[in-house]
Amino acid sequence: MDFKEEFNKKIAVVNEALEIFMPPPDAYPPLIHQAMRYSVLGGGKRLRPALLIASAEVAGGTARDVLPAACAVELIHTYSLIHDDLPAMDNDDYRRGKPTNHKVYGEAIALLAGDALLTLAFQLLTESRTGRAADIVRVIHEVAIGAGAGGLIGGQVVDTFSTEKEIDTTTLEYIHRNKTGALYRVAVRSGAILAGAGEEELARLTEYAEYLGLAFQIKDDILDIEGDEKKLGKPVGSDIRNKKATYPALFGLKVSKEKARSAVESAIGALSPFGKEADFLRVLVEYVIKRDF
Ligand code: GRG
Repeated sequence: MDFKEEFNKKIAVVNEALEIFMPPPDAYPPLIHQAMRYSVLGGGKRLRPALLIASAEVAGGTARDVLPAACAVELIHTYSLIHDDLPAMDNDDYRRGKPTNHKVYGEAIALLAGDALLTLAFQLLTESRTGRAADIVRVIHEVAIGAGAGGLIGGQVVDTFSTEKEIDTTTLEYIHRNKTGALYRVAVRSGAILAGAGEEELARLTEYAEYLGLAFQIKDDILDIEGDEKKLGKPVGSDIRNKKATYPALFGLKVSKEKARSAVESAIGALSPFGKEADFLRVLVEYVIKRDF
């Protein structure tokens, strides 16, 4: 398997589907549709939809079948980025290599664009082309929990109120398991559930997703110190400036890198019952910690 070729193929189908699923820019009222499209199209690594598709493929499904769900997860991720960049939160000027949504459209429209992306995601989930109705309902339920106050939002809340405070490892883990990990977990589980995975397969894939989320977050924290702003498409050093709780802040760079490596090994270990069909997932988690963007 040529990982790069496979990844690019997945990104291309996701981008093509997003273009179709997003309302056209001239749909009334155009301002909101343009703001939604601005943040979703033309940027982002598309890691979460690629993972959702790969997980469906491991369980015997196809990309085509799970495209609405893959796009739904990307829309939820993008909404969270738009809201995270707002002045009331991180107050960032650049995202995905261009000015943040509120810098272009203003805060009111940026808020509403995030809201509209979140709701569009749930609309798309009901349009899944595969899976029994019961599986689709299960996915909607899991996505709602992962994106909600017990997942993504919970992680963001604890993160926001931990700024400038001494925090312990348990709190740091809670933040990252939810703020970052919840959407990875949801992506992997949704793809597998829609493709009809059995409970044992699902448990292994879930374990993989949890370690992948951890590896991703530690790498994200490291890139905020060692990364190149041009490659990242956003400023570095914001964690230190904003006195954020991060792995390097708590453990130092060397131990953080060891922890990231160990999370990758554990993610790959979780895939041991699978054969070649899981090779993409194995290489993807390596890519997550080798990336420089
Ligand atoms: C506002 C509910 C709400 C949540 C915000 C997105 C987020 C939660 C915080 C952003 C800050 C941050 C570093 C989060 C953890 C990692 C993360 C989500 C990074 C961005 O994901 P990438 O690198 O982004 O996959 P692209 O742009 O490539 O899709």
